[in-house]
Amino acid sequence: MSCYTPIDIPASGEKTFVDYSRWKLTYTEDGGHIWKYLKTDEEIQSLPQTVLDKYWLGLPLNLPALPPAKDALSAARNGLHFLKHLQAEDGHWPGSYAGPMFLLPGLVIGSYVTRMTFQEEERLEIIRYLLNRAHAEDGGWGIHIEGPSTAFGTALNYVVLRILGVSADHPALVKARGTLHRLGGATHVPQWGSFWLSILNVYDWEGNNPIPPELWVLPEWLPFHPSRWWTHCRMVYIPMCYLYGIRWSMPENDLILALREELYTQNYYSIDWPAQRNTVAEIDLYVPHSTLLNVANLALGAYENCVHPAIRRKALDICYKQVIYEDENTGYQDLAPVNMMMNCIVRYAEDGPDSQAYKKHMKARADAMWVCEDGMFMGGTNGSQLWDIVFIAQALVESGLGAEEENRECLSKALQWLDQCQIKENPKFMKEGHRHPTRGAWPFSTRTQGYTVSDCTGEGLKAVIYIQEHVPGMPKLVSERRLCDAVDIMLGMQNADGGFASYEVIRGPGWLELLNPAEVFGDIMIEHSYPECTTSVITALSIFTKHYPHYRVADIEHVTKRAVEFLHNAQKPEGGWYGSWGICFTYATQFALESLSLVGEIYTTSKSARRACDFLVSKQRADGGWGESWESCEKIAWVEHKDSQVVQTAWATMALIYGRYPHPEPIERAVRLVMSRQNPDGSWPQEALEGIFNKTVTIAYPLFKSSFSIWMLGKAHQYLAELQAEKAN
Ligand code: LAN
Repeated sequence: MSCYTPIDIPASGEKTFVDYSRWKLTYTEDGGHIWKYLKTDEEIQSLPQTVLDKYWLGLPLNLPALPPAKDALSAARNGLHFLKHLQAEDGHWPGSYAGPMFLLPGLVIGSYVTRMTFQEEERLEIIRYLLNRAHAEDGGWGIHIEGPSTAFGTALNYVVLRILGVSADHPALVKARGTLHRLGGATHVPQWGSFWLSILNVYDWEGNNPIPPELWVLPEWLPFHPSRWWTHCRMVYIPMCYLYGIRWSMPENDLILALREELYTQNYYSIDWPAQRNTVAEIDLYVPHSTLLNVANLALGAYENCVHPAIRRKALDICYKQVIYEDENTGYQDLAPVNMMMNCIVRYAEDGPDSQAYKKHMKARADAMWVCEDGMFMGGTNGSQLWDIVFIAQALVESGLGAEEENRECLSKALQWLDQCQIKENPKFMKEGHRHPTRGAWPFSTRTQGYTVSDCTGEGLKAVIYIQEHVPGMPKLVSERRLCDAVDIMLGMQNADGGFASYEVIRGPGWLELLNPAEVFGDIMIEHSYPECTTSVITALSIFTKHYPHYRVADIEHVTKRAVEFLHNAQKPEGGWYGSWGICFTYATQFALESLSLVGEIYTTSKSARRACDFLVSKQRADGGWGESWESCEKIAWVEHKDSQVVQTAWATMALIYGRYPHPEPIERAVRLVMSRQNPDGSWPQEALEGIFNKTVTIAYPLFKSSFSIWMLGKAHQYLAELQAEKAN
């Protein structure tokens, strides 16, 4: 049975199930996030909730209204006034990282099968989160918050609620089950779904296409060796290979027997499992199998019937070692929560529940769990700490607000945080774990997670240089040597096409994408060059060179020249750039125009910059804003959102400013729109999600509405004044 006592759960999650005045966000020494539920009054007294906690919990803040902004700069100042309430003691800005709806299943199934329990408050609020996220029309869940119900989202989140003790008769589950059955039942989930269901023993391993660990025994020079895959894909398939290789499943219990009845449209015991390997609901499918993949699956299926036990053992050992390297290299945070929960099962299976590894996993699990007004969920990573602070820092410096006396402390704390976040060493198991060097890099979240990301390093470097060099009186906490280390890392990451990828240099051939088995995500097999990552590197190198003109001058020049060429080649005929990590053309075009401007390409001097500005201006709406739907990312073509969006308006306007667009009107109209949406306390309301990954999954960057709005308003204020002065001359 479920290890949780069944309880009466209200039909709706509108009201909180626990006392929200007891949640408190606490931090690890590197800025990791842990939500604690304070049980005693003494605890509450020693850790009182602040505006920051209340904001993320959706509790009333009752902040006084600020003097209404009379111009762009005062709106930016009000924005910063609010944002300072959200800065943690240690200098960073914690934030929620919601969007994907396939992460809680990993957390809850992974915890259940390894007998890691949740506190009662966590359990209740996870239930409430899912009740709140179920689509009103059909009661199902999608692959992400904004997407339609899918078999993947519905089957797995249904299972989560059942594990947590919700009865199959609960109205929400009755409704969700109806939707799941309409979509074909759990036989129609994609590969990552059937994997989790097999682990739980409610889907036969025979219904999975083979994921043999022997892939790791193959010689590394083979173009399809897993060490050449995109690091997320690699890190997920390592534990998957291991667990598939031993067909690990939780022992049967009553809940499992019940789920076998509930999840399917036919009798579980009469399902022809091998025939389900390629069954996926139409609504789930984004990347259909290629013929090459189908042939490979058939061949691997035949191999599974004659596996040599000694070879399997060797392959499993290699995978197990890779799991250890990953755990050890990342302080058990692992690359992201997906592989973290899978690694946790491997360690439970191999090392057992009394091991240190198990305990460390239990501790690390808490970092990705986040409470919001709708309940508790699993974040996309253990946070987006670095990625938020770098934009806030740049916004403060570029708007000039950072130099104002009352904001200096905020900025100097931010610098301290950036200083500690830079990774000082290479990974412990670098070569064995196929890791890219990390010394000098900035990661996406915390230094403990510790993965180099090209654009995080670029933006991290920029943020540090902006604070240290552009704000008088700031200390030089990050030494020249360490700035040079960051430059070295970036210079080592250029791809043959001149562009930059996310975590590593591209290691495998493009045709490997034909072997993408995940069905629901695009472009996951190998790294690709991304305009956004490329532009962050170009801008960082350019800004670095201005301040340190003697370091690796020729290398920087050469790398930049090729990167700019890549950017030109990546520009779409309509004039924009496709964004893979933010939505979408607006996002990438902003970065692209920033870097072009730093190499002297602006509206009046460059055809490319002119085309980009004209493209953006053609998309501005009657209300002065821009609004692009996440579907742009899926369709690789501009799709309008039904409403204009503050964050995209900020991006598009910044793009025009970088490109030195000569006419003030579009910028003035955009400024008015962003100002009109600002709340009296200086904050902005949350609109559509801002980020995306792998073409199909949106992800929230809730601090962007403040950081980019402040940045844009500050820049627009200066730029509009410059345009006016030019006109007067
Ligand atoms: C992220 C978030 C940040 C993002 C940027 C820095 C914005 C980008 O420019 C480079 C790629 C990176 C680091 C990135 C990669 C993929 C991540 C880690 C995510 C979108 C957050 C969650 C996502 C991860 C893959 C989720 C797990 C899903 C899988 C398909 C493995």
